Parts: sequence; C-alpha cells; structure tokens
Amino acid sequence: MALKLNRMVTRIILHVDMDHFFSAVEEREHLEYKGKPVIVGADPKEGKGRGVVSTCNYEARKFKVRSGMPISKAWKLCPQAVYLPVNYKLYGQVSSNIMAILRRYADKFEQMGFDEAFLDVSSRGSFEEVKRLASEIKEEILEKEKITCSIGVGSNKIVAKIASDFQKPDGLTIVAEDDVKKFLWPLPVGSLWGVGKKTERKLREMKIKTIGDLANYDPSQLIEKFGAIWGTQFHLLANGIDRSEVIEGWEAKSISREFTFEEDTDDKYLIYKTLDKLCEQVCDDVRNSRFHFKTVSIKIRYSNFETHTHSRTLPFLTSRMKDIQKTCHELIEAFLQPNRKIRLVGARVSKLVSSEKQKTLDQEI
Ligand code: TTP
Ligand code: MG
Repeated sequence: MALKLNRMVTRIILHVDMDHFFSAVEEREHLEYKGKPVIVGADPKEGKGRGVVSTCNYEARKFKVRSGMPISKAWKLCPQAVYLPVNYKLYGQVSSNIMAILRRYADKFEQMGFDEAFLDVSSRGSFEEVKRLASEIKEEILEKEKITCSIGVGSNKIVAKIASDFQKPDGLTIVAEDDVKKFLWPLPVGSLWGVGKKTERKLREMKIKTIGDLANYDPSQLIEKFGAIWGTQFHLLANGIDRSEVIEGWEAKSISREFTFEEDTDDKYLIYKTLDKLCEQVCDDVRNSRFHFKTVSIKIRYSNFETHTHSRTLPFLTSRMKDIQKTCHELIEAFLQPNRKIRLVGARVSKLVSSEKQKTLDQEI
C-alpha cells in the first residue's frame, strides 16, 4: 500500500490596496485633472482654510502633501493643486464594485475599509501562479473601474500588507517565504502594522529604527514597554510571523457612542477625557455582548458641522479598553487644531466577532 504523506500546504495571501483612492476616483471622473496635483478633503478657500486632507494624488505628494494634514498647510505647500470636497457616496460605489471583482478571485475574502482587502488564494498552489493572478486582477480593475491598485503577495497577512505598500503606485510585490526577513528588516519600523506615529516615536527613542532592529530587540523589554499583547505582537510581526486568518463573515454591526458638548470646545483635556469615557462605554457594550473587535474609529464634528471619521484596523482581535483608547487617541490627534472648536466626538468599534467564534479562530494571541 502506498504511503500517504501529509504535504505542508503553503498559505498564499494577497493584499490589494487602491492607489490614492479618493483622488484616483476624482481623476477618472474629470480627465481635465490629469497631470495636476489633486487634493481631496476640503476647499482651502472655503471655511477659512479649515479641514483636513483625506488623500491626495502622487503629483501632490511630490510637494509633501499628506493624508491627515490640515488643508491650510497643504495650501501653503501646493496652492496650484485642484482642491475637492469628499464625495463618500461616489467612492463607496466604486469601492463596492472593486470588492465584488476581488471577491470572485479569493478562497477567502476580507475587506478592510474602503480601499483594501485580503484574499486567501492558497488554492492557486504556487507563488508563480498567484503572480499571474495578481496581474489579472490589476488589469480587470483598471479596465472596469479605470483606476490602479498595488498588490502584495506573501505567506501571511502582515507580509502581504507591507508588500502592497512597497512599490506604490501600480505596484506588484511578491515576497517568497525564504525572503521574508530580507524584505522586512531594512524597512522603517513605521511600516509595521499597528505602529502609529506615537509608537514610532517611542520606538525611535529606544533606538529602534527599522523592522530588523525591532525583530532583534529583547522581547521581554518590548513587553515591559508596551505590555504583553502589543510587545509580543511587535516581536512576532517584526519577525514576519503572523498566523491570523483571512476572516470572512464579520458581524455587520458596530458598537458606538458619541457625545455633543454643551458648548463647542477646543479644550484638549476635556476632549480626550470625553473620548475616554465614550471608549469605556463602548468597551462595556462589547464585553456585555461577548464580542471581540478589530477596527476602531473616531468621529469628530467641528462647530461648523464639518464631520470626519477616521479608522484603524488592529493587527489582532481584542476586547480591551486600552486598545480602543490608545487607538482613538492616535486617530483624533490630527483633527485637534488650534482654535478649532469641536461640537461632537464619537468612538466606534467594528469588525466584530463573537467571543465564541474568536476562540475558534487561529489567532496568534
Ligand atoms: P489609504 O489607502 O491609506 O491611502 P490612499 O489610497 O489615498 O493612498 P495610497 O496610494 O498610499 O494607498 O486610504 C484609502 C482612502 O481612505 C484614501 O483615499 C482616503 C481615505 N483616508 C482618509 O479619509 N483619511 C486618512 O487619514 C487616510 C490615511 C485615508
Ligand atoms: Mg490606498
């Protein structure tokens, strides 16, 4: 009788991220913008130059304009740009079309926000085959939606995600299993999933500049500085270790709380205190309903009713208050501008799974 050997099946994960998504959609709608810097967020001439850059095209990035920057600063850097308000309805429609295309190519599919998704494509069998698939996906999106994307392929989500960002725009980066460290370690530590601006500053103070520095840092010291969950997570991710699955079937619901101040305020202490309180209430709800979450969002409404939301997906599932609060603090920072009064703040978690399901998922922590 022939001996059956259990072959180790390689996981192959593909991450797609649209290039300068909002501004790319605007460019395709307005061919006259071609070649010009385009900045989406607000018109600097209206509302006395208030508002924040949602995104900008690569022409505008040459002038150092970035997402999250006050529109008044963008105006100083690049007054010749085309400035546009955010058209969520249009981008939402384009996003749905793209997700429908991507879903068809995946064994398992997980959308992450508006413009990115993970596809588990392990059944394709080899990285060469997935390279062909990635080109096919890029072509189909370009043909049908007239915008470009960047794709990263790796043996887990963290590698695929970092790879998609590696050769933007219109990039395709394949990282074979044996090349993971060679690929990750020279990159700045800020490229790692979950490392926000504040954490990056803290890591730099510890002389950790690259992902390689982080990978080779004493893990017990990382745990001491960042706590058991984040410390361990940083150590694993920097070493290219990520066993988290592409998860389908997230709960459609989200849990949120918001608060309107009696009087509009720019008192940072009050705003952070209020946000912390909202996070506590959200967290109580999450725990009472026995959920774990992955995405955290803030909402902010200025006194002129201009409203922004901003989200971040964490590299792990959690139900801890600290994770909501820390993420909300990082997300709201860019929106707190001097002399700009705030009417309302909100906190929200989404990408929820029931705690029972969470236990069955192959999560690393
Ligand atoms: P990103 O994928 O982070 O950025 P991008 O697609 O504009 O550019 P890149 O080519 O580097 O991927 O975000 C997707 C969309 O989300 C972006 O087009 C606009 C929106 N967004 C905001 O509204 N605020 C923000 O701070 C960021 C980062 C994005
Ligand atoms: Mg993008």
